[in-house]
Amino acid sequence: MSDKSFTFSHAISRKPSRSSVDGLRAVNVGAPDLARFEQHHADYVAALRSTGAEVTVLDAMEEFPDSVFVEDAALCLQEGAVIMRPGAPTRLGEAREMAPHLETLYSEVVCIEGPGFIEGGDILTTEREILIGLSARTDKAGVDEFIRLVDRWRYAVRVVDTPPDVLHFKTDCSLLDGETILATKRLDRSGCFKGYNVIHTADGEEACANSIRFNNLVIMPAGFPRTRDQLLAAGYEIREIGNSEAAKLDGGMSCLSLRFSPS
Ligand code: CIR
Repeated sequence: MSDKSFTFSHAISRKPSRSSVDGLRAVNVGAPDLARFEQHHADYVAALRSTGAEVTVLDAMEEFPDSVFVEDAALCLQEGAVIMRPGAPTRLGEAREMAPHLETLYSEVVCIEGPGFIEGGDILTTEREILIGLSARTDKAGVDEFIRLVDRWRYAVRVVDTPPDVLHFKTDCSLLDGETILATKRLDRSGCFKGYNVIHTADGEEACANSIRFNNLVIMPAGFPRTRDQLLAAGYEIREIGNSEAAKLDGGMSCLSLRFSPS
């Protein structure tokens, strides 16, 4: 098994803004506390850097309350980057802001022009394919344009459904290694991971399905001990990061960075 699906030389993240108190959320459980959010973010960046990757931390963008969730703005592949077209109107402008940063690292950066929508949180790249979940933020027109754009790099793309009431496809899953996926039972039940090894989040711990494999580490939100212990028993090296403030805005570990190794 090669390890190209989880070996990364670079990551980009963006500091949380004061305006994050106005970020989108499905259920209002209170505004994030900025100081705590900044501390969690710094811990997250430190975890990425501890693996030897070069991590760029962009300044906060007050005009976009959800801009800390950089994953939704782009998809970074080995050959090039695709600038997304977020389905949330308040997030549309974030994607174009990401382009210049990626252009310094990639020779090819292409953009979804619309009219469709697609957000990075709905895309899971594995060793064998790019899996895209249709969701409230990602529609068929957005996916079709994405498929046309990445055709030049010869990726297999498979389109699946995101369960109702789940924000993004990756809210409910993460890649743990070339052939293993951490997923909620509700998502796995759809059959979309046939042919992969699947580790289920423990009952009641679905919110930790949005973790990331980043080089030697599985970085997961703190507070999910049964799933953590399962992953430790399976041999993964775990780093737990506080996520209470991002979680108030429906964010998790994958949303907070773009991870890539440009060729
Ligand atoms: C949003 O609703 O767009 C943000 N509050 C949360 C985005 C989380 N991103 C992700 O799951 N990739």
